[in-house]
Amino acid sequence: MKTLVVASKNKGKIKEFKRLLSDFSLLIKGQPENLEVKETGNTFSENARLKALSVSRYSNEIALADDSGLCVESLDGAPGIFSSRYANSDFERISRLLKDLEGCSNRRAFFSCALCIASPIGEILVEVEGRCDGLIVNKPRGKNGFGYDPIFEVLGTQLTFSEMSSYQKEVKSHRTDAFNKLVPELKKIFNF
Ligand code: ITT
Repeated sequence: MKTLVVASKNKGKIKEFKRLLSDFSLLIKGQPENLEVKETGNTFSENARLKALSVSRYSNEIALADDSGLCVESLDGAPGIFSSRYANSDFERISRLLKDLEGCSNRRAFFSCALCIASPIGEILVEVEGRCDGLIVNKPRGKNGFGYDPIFEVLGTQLTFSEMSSYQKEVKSHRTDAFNKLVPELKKIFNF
């Protein structure tokens, strides 16, 4: 079986990729535990590229990386590429964001996701981006998902990602939007 390394240490993302990749007969491996990649890029795409290249070289396998985050209109796009560095835990990140938005009536936000597949010889095989629009709610709602899911209500659904089933989130999410654009190239890369 052909191998694909998912270049991420985020358990929530890895779970979603396992679902998205379940139609392909690929052996999915996780990022080597001892490898730390510095996210020094200025965009989601630059960071996805850095992660894919570094993990692919290190593991000597084809690697798929995801750099994603939440961009809030009233905060000029913050936390954006700093979404994971905004605070030390999901709980603290959510608390900080709700505090930063206190008294703010414009709650518009979007999730962005950049995906990149790289080969061990340093080739970028595919790069795509996806997006999901929504609103930041006043209080966390729901139990599912990860990260900022409890405070992100998907436009037109009245549900936060955390109130959705895995399937419902998959239909709407920024990760799926990007992944769908990646599929034709993924098929070529692995000769499916
Ligand atoms: P890796 O770099 O190892 O993949 P990470 O969590 O550091 O893990 P990022 O740098 O891409 O990943 O940061 C993404 C941040 O945005 C992180 O805080 C996530 O929790 C959040 N995020 C991304 N996608 C999300 C989603 O679908 N739902 C909720 N939060 C999400």
